[in-house]
Amino acid sequence: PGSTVLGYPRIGPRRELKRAVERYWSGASSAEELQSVAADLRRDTWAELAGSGLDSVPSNTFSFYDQVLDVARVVGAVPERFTALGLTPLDEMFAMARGHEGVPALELTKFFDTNYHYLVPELGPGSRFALADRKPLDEFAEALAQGVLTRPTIIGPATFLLLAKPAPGAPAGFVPLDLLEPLLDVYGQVLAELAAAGAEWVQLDEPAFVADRSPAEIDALGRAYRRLGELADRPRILVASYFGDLGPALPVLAGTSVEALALDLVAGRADSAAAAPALRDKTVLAGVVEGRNVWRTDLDAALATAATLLGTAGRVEIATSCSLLHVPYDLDAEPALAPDLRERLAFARQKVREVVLLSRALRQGRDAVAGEFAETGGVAAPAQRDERVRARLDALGAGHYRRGSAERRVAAQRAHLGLPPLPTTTIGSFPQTGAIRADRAAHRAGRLDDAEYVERMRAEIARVVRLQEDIGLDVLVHGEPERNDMVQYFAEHLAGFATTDLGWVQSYGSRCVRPPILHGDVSRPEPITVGWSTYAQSLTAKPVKAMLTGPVTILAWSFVRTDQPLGETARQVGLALRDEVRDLEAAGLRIIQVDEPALRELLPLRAADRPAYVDWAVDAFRLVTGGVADSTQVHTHLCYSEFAEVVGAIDGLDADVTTVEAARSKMEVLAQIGPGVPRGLGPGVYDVHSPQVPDVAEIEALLHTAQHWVGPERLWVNPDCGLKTRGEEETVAALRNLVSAATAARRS
Ligand code: THG
Ligand code: ZN
Repeated sequence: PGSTVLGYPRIGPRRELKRAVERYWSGASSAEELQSVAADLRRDTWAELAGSGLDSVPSNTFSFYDQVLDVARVVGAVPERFTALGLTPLDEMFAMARGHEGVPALELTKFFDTNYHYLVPELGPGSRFALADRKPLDEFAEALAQGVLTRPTIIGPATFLLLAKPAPGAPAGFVPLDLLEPLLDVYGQVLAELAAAGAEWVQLDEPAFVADRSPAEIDALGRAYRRLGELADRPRILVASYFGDLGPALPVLAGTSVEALALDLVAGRADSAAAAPALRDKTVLAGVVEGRNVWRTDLDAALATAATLLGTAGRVEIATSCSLLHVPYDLDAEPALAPDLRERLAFARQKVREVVLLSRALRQGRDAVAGEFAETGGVAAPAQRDERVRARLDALGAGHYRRGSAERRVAAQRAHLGLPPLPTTTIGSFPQTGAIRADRAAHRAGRLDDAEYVERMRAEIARVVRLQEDIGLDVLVHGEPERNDMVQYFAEHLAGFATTDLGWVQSYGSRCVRPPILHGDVSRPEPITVGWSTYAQSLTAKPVKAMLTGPVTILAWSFVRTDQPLGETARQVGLALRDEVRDLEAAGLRIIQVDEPALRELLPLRAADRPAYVDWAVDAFRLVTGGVADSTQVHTHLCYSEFAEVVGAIDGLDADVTTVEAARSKMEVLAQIGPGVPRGLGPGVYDVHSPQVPDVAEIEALLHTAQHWVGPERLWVNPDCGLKTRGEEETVAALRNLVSAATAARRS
């Protein structure tokens, strides 16, 4: 197809789509108004990309909610519980994403190893596919009418099935991949209609094959593209892979008659692609401009990487490594970033320019673009070094990563804390009222001075402490009113990070995050949380749990420097947090929680890479917590419920208490981690994602089930996750029931 980007952000440079969608949901605007905002965004994107000099402009990169959900609707994979609602197509799509009047939504889960989340299609042996929604065709025609001939991008059939899960009630042994043949009928129809409408190329994304796949799955991939390749009426096909190497799937795809393959040469390796002989009659899109990080491309190095494929592929073109969905729109919208950092960065708009420039260099020779290379592509200044941080890390020994024996800790903590059996606690955050958010915003904008801001936050902390005492919880928290996003908050207080004003990246649906940029050596200039936590502790005789975000999660939810191994960067963050932990302990905090909700998120897609990851992830956590006395209790919190792959890592963290999400699975996660994690365990007893207040009997029943795996001397009682997004009233009611259930369970 020529030089291109595999996808583009869609939430809007000023989050126009987020606002429009949320206005529509709240009833404040009509479907027509929403459609018109969406059409404007699509038009602007096509116009910008067409004007940028790219050879090929993608379409169907737009989505109201999620591109996997969109495919489910295109092929008619809409569960009956949604069609039965009798809604308009737009509302039915939103019902699948968010649920509707008691009908539960599709499950939301993370997209490979990114911070993007997709909706999981549900398929069963009875699923019947048909071309049910014409979104890719409509958007192709819409762009063409505006004078832009685009390349529609669609999740490919094999990856779609691998991202799906068996529908509730599907027989054991059924796997969605069994439905490949009927699904290909619909893909064939889409391709035929695109060809008839004038499409020259279509992009089918198959990132599922950069993870470990069984021979049967790789075989299905080959079957799919042999069939689609043999269709008489179709556009030329680009199969896009990203987030890693195709490995054994590469020769299989190369053996089909698809015309082009996109390879991620940032996460994957160019030499393995260069060794694939069957690429001679293919166009290879060399993904050398990283789509999921914010660093400016080293243009000479990228050009050299692309050039290694020249002897192998029939034709080589330049592309991004993956969709640009995962980076913010425009560096030019961030005038406040320091100049020496800015010159190291490229957001989506800047990356498009890099692709165009590299493509010209590849075609016309480096000399033809020497001037532009020097101007935009000269190697930027290196990351700022902090020799003191490096010396401190060099001086660490094994002892810094180790705590006393578990038995000694249990005894010391029993004496120090005096907690009842089945202690009750919360995960950390309390409901954030509009007033708190407004105070934070006013302080940030300079409309509220420091003293008044501290006063207001303290008032909120005092209120939350009193509330918890009244409810009768055993381990209290300060409630985190001072924090917006947990990672953003720490990034704002650590050296080596920068934060953005408009650097929004879609996380799921209308929800976005602004990942901080970890650009230099990390240290903690001064205590971050100590003031808030000690204030809370000063108000109560009960232990207050101090709250920190762990190093792995800080890395997972930031854009991280790539000039040194991730594990090295994690140790720097770990050392900074260790300083905070020691200050908290010295200030009298007896319990310290270090959250690692993203521990599983960074788990490498290929099993062979996992042991090395677990090693450094565990080390970084233990560096944070390894300096405290036996009597100080370390907690950690993990947010998801699939632990099978990380049980060893959780055990390795060596936390005294681990709280996990468990209510939705009715405590089934304990079968995975109950036996393997021999210390305190707090399986969540109610789901905080629902406004429903759990009743006492329900919680008691879950506690009863939990004791099947976790003895009463190890069991903690807590909600699934933080309470930040919940309302005040339902939270108080739920926590009162939680305490009642724990009290009853103690008696029995
Ligand atoms: N922080 C960060 N990344 C995350 C999470 C997080 N990734 C995984 C998970 N949690 C994603 N979940 C959410 C949940 C809510 C929101 C974003 C991601 C959210 N965002 C606000 C919005 O879009 O309106 C903006 C928040 C803000 O003002 O910073 O509600 O917790 N980093
Ligand atoms: Zn959580």
